[in-house]
Amino acid sequence: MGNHSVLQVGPLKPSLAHTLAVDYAAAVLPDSAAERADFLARRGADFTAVVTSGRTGVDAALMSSLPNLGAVINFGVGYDTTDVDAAEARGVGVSNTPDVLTDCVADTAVGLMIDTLRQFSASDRYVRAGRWPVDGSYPLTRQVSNTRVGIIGLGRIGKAIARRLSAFGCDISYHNRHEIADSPYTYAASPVELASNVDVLIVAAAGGDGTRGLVSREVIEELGPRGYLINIARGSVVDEDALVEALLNGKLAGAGLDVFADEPKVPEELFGLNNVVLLPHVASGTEQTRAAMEALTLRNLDSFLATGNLVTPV
Ligand code: 8YV
Repeated sequence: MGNHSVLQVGPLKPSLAHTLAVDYAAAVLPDSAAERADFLARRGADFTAVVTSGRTGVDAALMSSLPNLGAVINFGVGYDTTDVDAAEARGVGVSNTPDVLTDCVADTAVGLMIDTLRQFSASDRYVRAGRWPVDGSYPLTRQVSNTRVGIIGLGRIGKAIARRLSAFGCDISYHNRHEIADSPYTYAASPVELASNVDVLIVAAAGGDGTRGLVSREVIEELGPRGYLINIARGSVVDEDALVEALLNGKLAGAGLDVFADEPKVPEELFGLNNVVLLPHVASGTEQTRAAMEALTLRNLDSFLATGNLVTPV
């Protein structure tokens, strides 16, 4: 490993944290501000590689306390918590874990859409509360097959969602930074235009400043009282206040959310709504996918330590 030294920033999957500690003698950045300042003043110059996750990331201030940093290796496909502009300016490489989680995240989007429209989680609560024998049949819900679905962000994950929902007979359109040549799906020039033509809007765009509030109050209004919003991307992409307001006032038919603006905080006003499904950011959370993400994280680290290059740079 030469003169390399590895720093863990933020909590990681326990097996990954263990490997970093045992096989790489990695240090862990302290949580408390006072300890952290002292630690960085003493040891900041030691580290050439950081391993972190999308939950934590490395901001510009932390980067400047690590003057010899060469790489930020991110466990997760989303890296919006790391300041990539600051990294680029300092010549620090950033890697993520694309592809290996695409299937699980797309599965979650479809599962969340079905649960939201068909209210399976709410129906389950109905059974468990002993209401079936007392109150009779569960109210009718909304059909999933053959709906019009709009996808915001037709990247790897967006495309995997589109492929799955095509098999459900859904009519797929999308909005993306650029129209995709030869795409079988209909392009909409703006999120508002997309929202006005679909029953379900699925958010699959990367987070960060470029997409903040892309699903605005206006987009939510356009989706309207018969429309559903599904978000498996980042809470920052949606105006959460506008979303909560629309759901509470019947201005949106329902929402399925795996991500939130300020995790792990979830707007409690939504807890009583059966047309809303709330998940604790679990889209990639299977043993198989997390093991693959861990392996790719370590491949990036090994490659950087051996050659200075990352396997999956962003
Ligand atoms: C992870 C994710 O839960 O990959 C991402 O961007 O949001 C999830 O797969 C998260 O990054 C791990 O902390």
